[in-house]
Amino acid sequence: MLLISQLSFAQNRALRLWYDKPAQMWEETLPLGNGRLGMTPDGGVVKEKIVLNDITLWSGSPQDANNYNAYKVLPQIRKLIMEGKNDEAQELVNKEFVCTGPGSGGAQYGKFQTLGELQLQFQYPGVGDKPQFENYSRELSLNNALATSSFRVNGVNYRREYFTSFGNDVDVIRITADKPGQLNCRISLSRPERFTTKTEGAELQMYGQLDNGTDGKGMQYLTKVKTQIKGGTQETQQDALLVKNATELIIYVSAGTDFKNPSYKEKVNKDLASALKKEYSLQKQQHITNFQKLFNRVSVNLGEGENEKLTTDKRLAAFYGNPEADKGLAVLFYQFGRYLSISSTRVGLLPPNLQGLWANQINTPWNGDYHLDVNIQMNQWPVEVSNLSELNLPLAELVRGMVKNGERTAKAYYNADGWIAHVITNVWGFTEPGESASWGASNAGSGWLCNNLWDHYAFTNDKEYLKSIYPILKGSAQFYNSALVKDPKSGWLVTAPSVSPENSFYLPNGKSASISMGPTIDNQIVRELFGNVILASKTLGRDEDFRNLLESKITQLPPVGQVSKDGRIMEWLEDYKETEPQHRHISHLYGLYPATLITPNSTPGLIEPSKKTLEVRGDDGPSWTIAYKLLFWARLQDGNRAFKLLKEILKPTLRTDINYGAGGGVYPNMLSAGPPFQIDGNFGAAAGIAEMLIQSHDGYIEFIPSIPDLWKASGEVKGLKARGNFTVDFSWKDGRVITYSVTSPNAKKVKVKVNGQVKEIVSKKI
Ligand code: FUC
Repeated sequence: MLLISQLSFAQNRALRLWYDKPAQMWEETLPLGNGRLGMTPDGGVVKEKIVLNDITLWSGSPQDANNYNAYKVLPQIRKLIMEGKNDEAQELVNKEFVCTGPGSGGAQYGKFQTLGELQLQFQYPGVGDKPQFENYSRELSLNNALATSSFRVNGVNYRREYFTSFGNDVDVIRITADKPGQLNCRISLSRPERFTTKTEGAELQMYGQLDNGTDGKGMQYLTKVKTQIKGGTQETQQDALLVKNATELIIYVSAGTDFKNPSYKEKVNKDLASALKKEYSLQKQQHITNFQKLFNRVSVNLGEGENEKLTTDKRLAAFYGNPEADKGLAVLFYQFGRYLSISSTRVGLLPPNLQGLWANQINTPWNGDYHLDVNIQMNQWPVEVSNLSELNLPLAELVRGMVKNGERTAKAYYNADGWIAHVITNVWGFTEPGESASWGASNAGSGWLCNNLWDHYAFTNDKEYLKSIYPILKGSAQFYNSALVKDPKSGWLVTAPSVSPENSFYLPNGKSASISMGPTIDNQIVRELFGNVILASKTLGRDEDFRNLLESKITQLPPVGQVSKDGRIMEWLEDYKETEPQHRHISHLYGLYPATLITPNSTPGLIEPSKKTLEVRGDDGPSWTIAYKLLFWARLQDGNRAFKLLKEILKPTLRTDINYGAGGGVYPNMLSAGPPFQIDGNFGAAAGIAEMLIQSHDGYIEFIPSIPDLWKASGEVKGLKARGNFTVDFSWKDGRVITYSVTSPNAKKVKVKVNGQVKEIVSKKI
């Protein structure tokens, strides 16, 4: 066995998505983003449409949708549940125990919306309205966070480069012709609603105000466009810029909103002015350098295959039936996930929403919000292991901002201490139950978020961070501690009323219901949270009394998993028959992932029931559910089955209708499809691929715990992270690890599992 500190292997081959034609639909366009701004150019030859985004652009406003009388019906709801009258309890929840008003359907709840469109209309000298073009290529380089399109019209080669700059916080598009004076372009801006465009001097502007759901005067935004040209002239029309006979055209788009920033107009001006002052080559270089500081921390090599030379849409079409011919596609998809994380969030701002930061509509599906019963948590799953730890911090800040509202909600509904969030939240801090009991009554949201917050500590061991999140975790534990009730049958302490996310079951009387007490996911979340708060309070030397209380409460919780008559993990406290056995949510395996409650070492009796649970659920569904199943099988260390799920999620689709059942996959641009586009599938799959390569949740770091036969021949990984702040490199041949190195800021003892053997080593100081 070779223990080496520095692996030397070929750097990743160029990681790129590429196509030989312009995008025909938005789901073929290439996503660019710098954590705040986003753009998706379609590469059109005559007309190019570039959808613009700003992650902060939300309609709606802060609201108080708590029903302050709800707690009065709580005893009655609980009594009905305990009497087995869940259907009646559900009626009462729907009447008295949901949010006031229309909830997620209301204008005040708001929506993440598109910022608008930048439209480029080209004219080519010497040809008609529909010019022939050749040598067309369109590409997104993941290594450089740069998109390009190039083609030839009438003997002239045209090239466009696009990036959302990590330098000056603006969008940049550079268009060139290889013969002088061949560029003619009309530049305009628009939005489906609530916008004004005008030109002022040489500047094009679009501005407006969204609906706040009360007096209509919601969030304000401003977009400004300015150009630099070589050769030719620029004219200003009323609402467009007209570039004629130029050889080079650089377009800068600066944009912002007044979200937590009253002086946003100054920022828009400043960003634009400093971008204009900078040489294009320097702007591009700074962008690439800043991006690569994060992106280049990890490289993965799983081998090659002849299909790698195909365009990305063709690679996707070929993969399911012939994965041997494209071993690199899994690496591309994994690194695309990392690329999307870096592009859709930044420290100090917002976490990625249901669509990351890309939306091309006003009515974004599910409001483009933050769903708390798996989706938004899944978005964060790849970041720690993939060495992008700081990208977990925006979520922690979003959660910090929910606590005050969540305390009001805890009092209003449960007359409880601490704070709770249910199933949905927005940038305005919504914590109330959703408007319908069947999905809106889940108690799991806040506790599940605490899992993400804890994860950052588990991977970094950063005590200052732990101090800063401790009040959030403690507040969440206080809620469950004071809201748990004793199930008279078993004597266990459980949540009530709650639901197992979005699923329902048959009662003995033949009716169905969702409302229950102590759904398995809640029990697992409470157990995990109490354990983490106990550990945090010990680590920080605080709150001994509260710790003692939690230590006694934890012994009164239901077990991690109960096994049903037919050998599955039970989804509810009772062995109910579910109305939809293949339901997309698999919440009762929360303990297997993301929690670490179900492992071969700690709960050997729950491994087979977990597998059986997954068998019955099946391998299909919206893409996020396929990604989740991939993660479960990776944790269950069945590499071939995990790989099968990877193939499922990489199935190409063009569907955009709203889907709750089978049929997830990826669009030609590799963004994941529920359908519609929902980014959690990308992030979940990236986490899943990492989980196949490394695991560190069961007391040791394990290399290639769950790789499929296809990857066994050889492979190399550099820069993945393990819990305890370790950075790990390793390589393997014929399914056996041949080299590995574990580094950390200070040398310390750590257990590793190599080729089936657990041993203790000392990590190398970086
Ligand atoms: C959850 C899922 C749906 C969808 C929505 C955004 O509620 O059940 O499939 O992903 O979030």
